Amino acid sequence: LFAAVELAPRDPILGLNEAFAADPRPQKVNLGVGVYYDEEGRIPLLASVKTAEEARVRQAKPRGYQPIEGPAAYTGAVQRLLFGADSPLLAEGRVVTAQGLGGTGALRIGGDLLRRIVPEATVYISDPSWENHRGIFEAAGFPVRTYRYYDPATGGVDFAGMKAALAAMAPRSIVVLHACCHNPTGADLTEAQWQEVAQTCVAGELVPFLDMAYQGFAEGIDADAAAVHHFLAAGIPFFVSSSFSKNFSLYGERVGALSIVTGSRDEAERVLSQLKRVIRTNYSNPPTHGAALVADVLASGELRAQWEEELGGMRRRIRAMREGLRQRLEAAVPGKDFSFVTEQRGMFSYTGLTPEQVERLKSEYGIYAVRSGRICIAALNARNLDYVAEAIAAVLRG
Ligand code: PLP
Ligand code: TYF
Repeated sequence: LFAAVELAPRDPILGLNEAFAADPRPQKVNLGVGVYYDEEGRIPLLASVKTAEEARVRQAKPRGYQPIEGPAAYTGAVQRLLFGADSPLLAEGRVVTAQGLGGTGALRIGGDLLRRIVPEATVYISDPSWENHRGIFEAAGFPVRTYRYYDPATGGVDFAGMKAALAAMAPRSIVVLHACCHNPTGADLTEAQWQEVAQTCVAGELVPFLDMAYQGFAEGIDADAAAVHHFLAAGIPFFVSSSFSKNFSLYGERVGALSIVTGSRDEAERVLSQLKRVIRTNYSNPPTHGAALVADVLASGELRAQWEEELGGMRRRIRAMREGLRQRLEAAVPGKDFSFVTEQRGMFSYTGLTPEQVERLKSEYGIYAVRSGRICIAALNARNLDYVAEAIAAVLRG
């Protein structure tokens, strides 16, 4: 049976964790995977989450099956976070939301549903993108192509190239867009550019699929939802996958959601019925615990305020690490422009390091980065910042 089974390649990012764990050097630093670490280098358990969890444990609730699309307390909270608490859209019943197994699971049920609705479509992802975008939509049965996005010359977005690519897509093409904190580049669109992208999607009859894995890591909860609001204003149907892995630090609980904006309550009802069919045949219904914690925190005025404060703390720490890295690199490599380090947003910085330089960081310094030159700024702290900056400067000097 298995004689002809080939060894599949490792995930280029998660695979780094294994190599890192096996590295005996005490000074090693893992800048590979996109996870927020605190100043102590630990994945935080947020105090707001801990309080909600302790209360849940005290209540000792039974563990019946959940609704296929997840509990209303959770899906409603997701909708208010993404679309705004007083969005008329919610009152009109035009949004379908289902709990997902993380943002990844949300993308996948969205992909499976779209395959039933627009089976002939091509999916477009940014160049570059989170590599799993390609894998997920190919697994759902779509051909996947890329659109122009990153401009290595500026460290920002090649907006003219992106717009030309969007304008050339066939009607009903699916466009995956990073709503904020672009992974891997950290280069985001401005509000004015979002508005133009939304209008281009209207004109070209495209199907936007916003991926929002880092809400709150750029400017704040509401500001980071600006892309969503520009698509709402454009008045076309669109998809949003969202995740609480990063902003609630609940990675292993696998809490995310898929939201679909439809044209009417009647459309929403039919779309939800099809989405439930997709979910039923995948995993029947979602797990209880992580989503309950998120719903509890967001339902309590006190815990929600505490969560926003904790999220703000993560955001500020990342900014401070960006400043610190930029200053050190500018001091160590005079004449080279490192302004991109503080201009890029979210967890990642696209450093421009070549695969050979990334390899040297690993072999000579025990510093692990993604082959593309992406580093996770959230893995820096006061103890490793000097070491990492010196190592990057050394490999840049050649
Ligand atoms: N989308 C993007 C752009 C991501 O960076 C991530 C990172 O994990 C995900 C989706 C997946 O989120 P989750 O870990 O919740 O599945
Ligand atoms: O890009 C990252 O590092 C995060 C975590 O297959 C991740 O999004 C990486 C690879 C993967 C799943 C999650």
